[in-house]
Amino acid sequence: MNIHDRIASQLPAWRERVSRLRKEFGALKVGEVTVEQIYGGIRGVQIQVSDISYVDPLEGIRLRGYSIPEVIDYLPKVPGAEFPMAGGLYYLLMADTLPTEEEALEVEREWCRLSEIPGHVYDTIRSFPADTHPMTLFSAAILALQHYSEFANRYAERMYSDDGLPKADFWKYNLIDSTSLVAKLPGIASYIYNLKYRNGEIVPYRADLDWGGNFANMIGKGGDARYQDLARLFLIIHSDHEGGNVSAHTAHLVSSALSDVYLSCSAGMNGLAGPLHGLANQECLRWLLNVREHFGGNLPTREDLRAYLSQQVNNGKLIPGYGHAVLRTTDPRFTVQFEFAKKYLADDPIFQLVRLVYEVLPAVLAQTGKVKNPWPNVDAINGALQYHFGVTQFDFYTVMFGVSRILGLTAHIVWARALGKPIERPKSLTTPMLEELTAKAQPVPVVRVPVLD
Ligand code: HAX
Repeated sequence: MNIHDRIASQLPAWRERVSRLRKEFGALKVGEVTVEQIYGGIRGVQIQVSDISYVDPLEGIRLRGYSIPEVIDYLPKVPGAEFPMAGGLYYLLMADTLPTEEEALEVEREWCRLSEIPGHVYDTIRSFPADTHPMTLFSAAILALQHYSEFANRYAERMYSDDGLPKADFWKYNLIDSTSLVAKLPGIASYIYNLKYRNGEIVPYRADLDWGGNFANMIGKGGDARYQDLARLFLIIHSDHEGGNVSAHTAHLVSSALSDVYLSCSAGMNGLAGPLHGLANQECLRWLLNVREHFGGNLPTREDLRAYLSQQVNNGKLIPGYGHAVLRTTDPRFTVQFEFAKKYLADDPIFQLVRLVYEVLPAVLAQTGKVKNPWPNVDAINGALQYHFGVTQFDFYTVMFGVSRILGLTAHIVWARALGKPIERPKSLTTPMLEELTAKAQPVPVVRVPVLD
């Protein structure tokens, strides 16, 4: 069954479940909000539903209920590959069902069919100054495709016709837009890469390669089967991280105004481009290279590294790749890449440094008493792997992250429209209002407990 039919067959039951919760328990309190949370980035406030994925603080991400190792085990793979086709993952995220090999291949064929990129998108990318950050180009290229949004066009017709697009069908056109956008991402990302760092060529999409394999081929890695597999792994593990992270939340918010998939995903990419979010992967490699340089290009001893890291942390330096707003353990997306590196590039000097930092840094961060999660996140190793395989231009890594993340963003958007979620509009307070509220209350400061198990 294709994704559209699979979603359509599940929708009546989903709508019924949501409608029952809203009708029967609409006034039930789910949680409370503290002053610290209001000023502290609405951290941990349970204000969203995401059925696409869930981040358990101690277990990490589950995509449609499946852990990262399960996703890797269960999804179909092209012959000879260690990691699954993204087509299968897209099916799982969108249709909430593990696909058969044929269903995954059908998505891959559809992407191939829709992969052609209009000329003006290349012109848009070329029109920026040469030293523009690749994430800016990526976001702009997505925006340049907005002209073709089926949803936006149908919605505009609806305004002027009585038998226009019904609200219950919004998701269908968002799904069409999503599949069309995703199909073009390897071409867009690789063109940005080739323009900035290679010969500027436009490499055609190949029907005999999957989406991840195409991406690798298009950036000149067609002859490297191991890198193609790493690309598949990278593109799967970055796809989603529930609904509250900056890119997912942004895309969801923008889409709640019924902005189409292109507008919403471009906005999501602008959030991903921030140094506390997706940009951390480029910062992380830069930081590792700086540490290496500090030690004269050699692997430091454990004691020397500990002393150096303590000094950095005590001076208030942020260590990229460590910490997380939700996770309270080593990110399983770090672990799966760590295992890949142990298997295929154990002797790589940057990986050896990644390994040593992993052994030393968590205790240093925990000793501060303020870092809530001293463990590595996905970014602590991403760059080291890419660097090993010759993708050394670290300002491109966040674009790769974005290519993958759009698999998740689009699934969130399609389901938000399918379940008829309304425009988001939380309420602001003013500081005088909070001062008045707290005037008669006893002080209740936040108690922070260091976490290291
Ligand atoms: N190094 C040094 N200090 C850190 C730290 C780190 N890696 N992580 C957190 N802290 C500090 C914070 O700066 C904060 O200090 P102040 O109170 O003095 O401001 C304190 O510890 C408490 O922060 P927290 O509550 O533990 O962390 P947050 O939830 O506020 O932030 C971040 C989570 C991921 C943004 C944070 O850990 C960080 O900036 N890490 C480094 C950047 C990074 O790796 N980002 C990528 C995260 C994964 C991701 O989204 N990828 O896209």
